[in-house]
Amino acid sequence: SSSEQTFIAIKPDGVQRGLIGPIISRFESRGFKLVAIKLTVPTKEHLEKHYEDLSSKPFFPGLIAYMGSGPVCAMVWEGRDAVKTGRVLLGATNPAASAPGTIRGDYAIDVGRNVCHGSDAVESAKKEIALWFKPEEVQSWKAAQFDWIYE
Ligand code: YYY
Ligand code: MG
Repeated sequence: SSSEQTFIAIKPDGVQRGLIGPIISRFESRGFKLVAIKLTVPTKEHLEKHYEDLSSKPFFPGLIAYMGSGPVCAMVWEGRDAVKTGRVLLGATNPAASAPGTIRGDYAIDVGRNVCHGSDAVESAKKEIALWFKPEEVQSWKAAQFDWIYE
């Protein structure tokens, strides 16, 4: 449905490198609708929850330190297949394998500094949105362009 939601976050490196505008532009111009946004420095506890599935990985401590090292631009984007298409816009986890034209393929080199997060499934998107946003922080609105994007 056109109301699927995904959690997208511009990581501290993306914020520091001035990539908030370019990354938002890609989601906006594709036709997705922004329904929540905030700049926040997540706590260690918050990040350990966000990345709980990766807690046994060797890169986990470094990942948590990096993600908490500065402001993150946390967002919810809505639209048809927002989760799957959001991942396509991001590119592969390792920027070395990300095609040009994707966010990571255009703006990143190192897997540990890959500028942007995106939910990997509808279920994880729901969990991540609930972790990062209160329900009242997620807006319900009809974009004027809606009928020009969906048949
Ligand atoms: O969902 P995605 O961000 O594409 O990858 P995940 O497998 O969920 O890993 C989360 C995050 O961890 C990834 O964006 C970079 C970092 N990471 C890493 O530093 N080194 C790896 N070998 C794998 C992932
Ligand atoms: Mg992931």
